Amino acid sequence: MTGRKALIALTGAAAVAAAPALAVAATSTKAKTRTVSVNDNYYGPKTLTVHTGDTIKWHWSEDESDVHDVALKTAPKGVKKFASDPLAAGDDFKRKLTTPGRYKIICTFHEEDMSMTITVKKRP
Ligand SMILES: [Cu+2]
Repeated sequence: MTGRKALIALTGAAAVAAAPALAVAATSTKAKTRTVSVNDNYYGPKTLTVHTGDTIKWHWSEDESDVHDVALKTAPKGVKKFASDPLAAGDDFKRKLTTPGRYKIICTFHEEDMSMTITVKKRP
């Protein structure tokens, strides 16, 4: 919503001088998709900080021969647990995170080695 307002403001001739600053603000508040690679046996990166409304896309690396999944082990209060199917090379699993807090993700096949933490902060 903020991004759209900034774009509308840019259409005004008076805003031209302020355009570079507004463009930066619009970019930093827009929801993004962040990619996490699923490998043998780790997620990359292992820790990730995003903002509310961002989408995480787990991508199973093309050279990955084993099966893995993405399961929410612990989450902020009120967040419903989710889990992907067991997936393999080339597959994707996406989830939009809308509640601030810490999310611990595990692979249920390799829980001891394979976990990651996502910190979701309120969008500025
Ligand atoms: Cu695994």
